[in-house]
Amino acid sequence: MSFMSNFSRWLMKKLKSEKRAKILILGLDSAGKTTLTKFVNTGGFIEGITPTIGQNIDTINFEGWDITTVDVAGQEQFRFLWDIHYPGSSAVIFVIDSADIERLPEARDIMRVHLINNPHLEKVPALILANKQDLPGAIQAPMLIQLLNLHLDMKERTFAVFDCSALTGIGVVQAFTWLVNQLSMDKLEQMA
Ligand code: G3D
Ligand code: MG
Repeated sequence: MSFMSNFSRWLMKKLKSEKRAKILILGLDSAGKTTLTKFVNTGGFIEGITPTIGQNIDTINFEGWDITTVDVAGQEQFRFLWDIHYPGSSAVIFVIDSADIERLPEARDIMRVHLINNPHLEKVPALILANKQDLPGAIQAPMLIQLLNLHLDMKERTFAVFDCSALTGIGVVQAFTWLVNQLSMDKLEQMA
């Protein structure tokens, strides 16, 4: 057997065994974090989700990746909990309610503190989800990038903004595919 086929077998085995990542899902309350987590896990919309109190640790399996999500409530009194989860994260997902224009400045402030200016997360890929695209008036990714100043604030970072709906599932697979591709590339770089 050639060196290359031995090497590629070893690589595939290693990648498979290391398909595990701690991914944080952040965002204001009601952005759709829990709905999204449940959607990815079950492939469908779950009605009647109770608002997350404190924290809700969940596991998403996407294309063989076991992703541990820490769905932390966005309510002000629980924001201190976020600090506990930052170290050791491989990626971060920030969910935005794109139809709630009134709370966009609040989402932007939270994103600044907890994602943009957070030293624990500066080297990890950031997936920003413009959720609730099924609602009328939802702001789409290009406009959101401008409004949140991401083109400037995130220019040194690996990030992407995807339109999606945790209700209909539109855009969710594409967004998670981008994320796991980033994780695969990071693993390959660590092994090089
Ligand atoms: P959170 O975990 O970020 O706090 P939730 O948010 O997942 O609990 O969602 C908050 C509300 O938004 C829920 O409605 C949920 O059904 C709704 N929601 C989540 N994602 C979407 C979406 O993509 N489109 C639409 N239209 N609604 C969405 P309720 O009525 O239970 O408060
Ligand atoms: Mg929740």
